[in-house]
Amino acid sequence: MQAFLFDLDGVIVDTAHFHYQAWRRLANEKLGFDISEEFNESLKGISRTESLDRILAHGGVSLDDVTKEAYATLKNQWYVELVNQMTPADILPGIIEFLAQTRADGIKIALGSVSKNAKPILEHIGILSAFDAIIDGTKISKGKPDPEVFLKGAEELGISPSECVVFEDAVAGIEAGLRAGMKTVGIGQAEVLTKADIVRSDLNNFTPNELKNILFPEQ
Ligand code: G16
Ligand code: MG
Repeated sequence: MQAFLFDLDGVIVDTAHFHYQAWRRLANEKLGFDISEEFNESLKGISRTESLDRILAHGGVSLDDVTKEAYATLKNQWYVELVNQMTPADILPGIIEFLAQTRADGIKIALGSVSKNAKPILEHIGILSAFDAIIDGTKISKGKPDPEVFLKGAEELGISPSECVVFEDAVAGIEAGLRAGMKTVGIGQAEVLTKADIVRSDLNNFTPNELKNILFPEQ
């Protein structure tokens, strides 16, 4: 076990809620329908443009490409306004301690997010320097469940995928990690993240060593 790859939204910070608020505002104000929190679950880990396509299909609305681009930009403006209000207090429980212990144990750390806002968010909440590599939406061409984001992370760290562990809150993200040939830790509910190797509600009171005993008992 030599590297950890962390998703951003829903693992390090709860920005999934801000994505939902911004998409919901777009659906309400511009598209003429509402989206539920349950539907939002299917957008987790999905890129901005694909999320808009799924929302349009969900509401039975079709738009030309220029309007789609304008609406994706508008949603992002609203999203950025929301995330700019975040502070270090928004970092999810146990993350700071878990990252510090990971570094102390000599395990490499990468971010694997499809968000184009990932780097400014990490800077904003003051934990950018905890990462040895950042793979975000500006570096990839395929969103999750494609394994590209995690394979690039392993490559940038110089670690074999079989020695990597992915931390994910999204079904699409767990699938991306498995397709990359990595172990997966689901953050959320076991009934939702059924394919993850293990599932926890958060990383509070958990250590890399406990994880190694579960996922790599032979090491
Ligand atoms: C995240 C979210 C998705 C969002 C995507 C793109 O992925 O889970 O809901 O649509 O990023 O974000 P942006 O519009 O900021 O580029 P991840 O991989 O961090 O969970
Ligand atoms: Mg996520």
